[in-house]
Amino acid sequence: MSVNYSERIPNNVNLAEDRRLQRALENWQPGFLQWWNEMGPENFQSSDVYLRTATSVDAKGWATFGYLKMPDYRWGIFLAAPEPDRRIAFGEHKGEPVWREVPGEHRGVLRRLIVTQGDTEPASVEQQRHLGLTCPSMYDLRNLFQVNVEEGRHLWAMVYLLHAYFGRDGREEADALLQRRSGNADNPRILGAFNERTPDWLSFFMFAHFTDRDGKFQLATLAESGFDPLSRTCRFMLTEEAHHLFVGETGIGRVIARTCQLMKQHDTDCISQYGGIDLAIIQRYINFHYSVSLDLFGSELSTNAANYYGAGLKGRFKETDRDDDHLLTSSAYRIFRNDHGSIVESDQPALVALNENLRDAYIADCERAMVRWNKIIREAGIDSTLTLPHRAFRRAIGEFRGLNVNPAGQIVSAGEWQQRKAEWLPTQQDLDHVASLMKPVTRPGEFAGWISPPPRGINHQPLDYEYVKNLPDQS
Ligand code: BYC
Ligand code: FE
Ligand code: FE
Repeated sequence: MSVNYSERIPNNVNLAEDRRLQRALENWQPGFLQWWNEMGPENFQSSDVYLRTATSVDAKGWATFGYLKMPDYRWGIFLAAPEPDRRIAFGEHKGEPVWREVPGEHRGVLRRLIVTQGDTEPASVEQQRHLGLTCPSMYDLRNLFQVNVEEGRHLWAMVYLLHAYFGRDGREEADALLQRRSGNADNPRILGAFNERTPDWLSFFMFAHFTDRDGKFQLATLAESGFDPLSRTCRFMLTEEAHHLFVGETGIGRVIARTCQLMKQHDTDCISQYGGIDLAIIQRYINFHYSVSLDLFGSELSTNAANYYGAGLKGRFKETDRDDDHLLTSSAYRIFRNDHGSIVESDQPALVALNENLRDAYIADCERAMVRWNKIIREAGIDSTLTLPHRAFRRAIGEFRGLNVNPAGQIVSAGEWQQRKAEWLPTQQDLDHVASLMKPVTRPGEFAGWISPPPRGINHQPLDYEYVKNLPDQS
């Protein structure tokens, strides 16, 4: 499964043997590069960045590190190795051999899932394009760019499927993926969170933690798909995703660590005047990014989700590890519902509750990270904790859409919501304060005052390694 880098499009799918497909993708490539140059990292396209590139898809040797100008990154097509005799693990086709071609009756739905997944990837690059200008360190700058080039590759991963398996419709969708723009009023990205702004680095770390984590869970369910090319593609994407989550979680952890240090040093909770970010602001950022990411799982009750599952297209998280009938036609699942304005728990048919099932797995994962952050606070000797807001807080999709729910999960009046919003969500003042701290720090080994250095560098390199060379003149 080694990767062929001698071709214009690096791949491990024997692209050279399918000249039509190769030509179609080579025709799409210039549009991608044009998009990257227009919408990718602003000002850093001619810097040399210490990046990892996939060289093989097995666990041992997939990454090599070296300096690259981002537009020269070898975006390509990498699928995890096929599992011999793989069978569909769930739904109506359970036990049948997996599909190597698109099952005709599910063509439209499958295309839609792939397009929705694909659309998030370039969206995130667009959302993050200006962040290089205000990086807290060269180490962080490099991590941002690593995430960006890999999200670009994730776009390739989905575009490959569209071109290879969906004919003309697929090619049109692949073109449209380069046309939509995050936050654009006329032609926005598909899902809510991907049209929000990522105005500062605290937002970026929150996004990489909470929103990329939706990616982890969605990709894991698509990795269970009976459509084998999708499964194999997503399995390899998940190995890249782990680094994005690392960047998010450790980024926030380092902000928290620095905040606690300043609190101790100055013996106060209000450290803004000392160039830090108060825990209260961090909490409000968590509330925002967590709630917007919860929406990405769709409605609590969803016939779409039931259909995806029944058809064998989208499984549950860790489907094959679960010990049940993998049909779910006669089981129930407990969800939270909005019962005429009060939040109640209720048993529902498991099939239509699959979005909530996945959201539950996501929430548990987020809770584990909260424990790790709170440990940082405790070990700094500070008596304070950060928490996740209730799942019904500030939702725009599903059961709780439009309800006024406080972070503790109580329904409040519209008046109270308006009055107390500033306690719960980032205020203009918070955003202005965080923005005021966003001054670029680009000398190797130096870090901005609002964030602690990480314990170690990337790929065993020292912290003061020159992770990005040939920086633009930022005067
Ligand atoms: N915003 O039955 P419902 C990642 C729509 S992140 C706007 O509730 P369904 C990444 C929905 O489309 C992973 N619209 O939902 C992270 C439907 O529209 P129609 C991305 C939304 O279909 C960071 C209607 O509401 N991957 O990779 O069960 C950086 C009712 O649908 C939203 C995927 O999402 C929303 N939040 O589930 C880079 C996987 N939510 O039919 C990358 C593929 C729902 O009425 N997508 N709607 O027009 C899916 O599996 C499903 O489409 C969803 C929605 C889970 C998103
Ligand atoms: Fe991605
Ligand atoms: Fe990601």
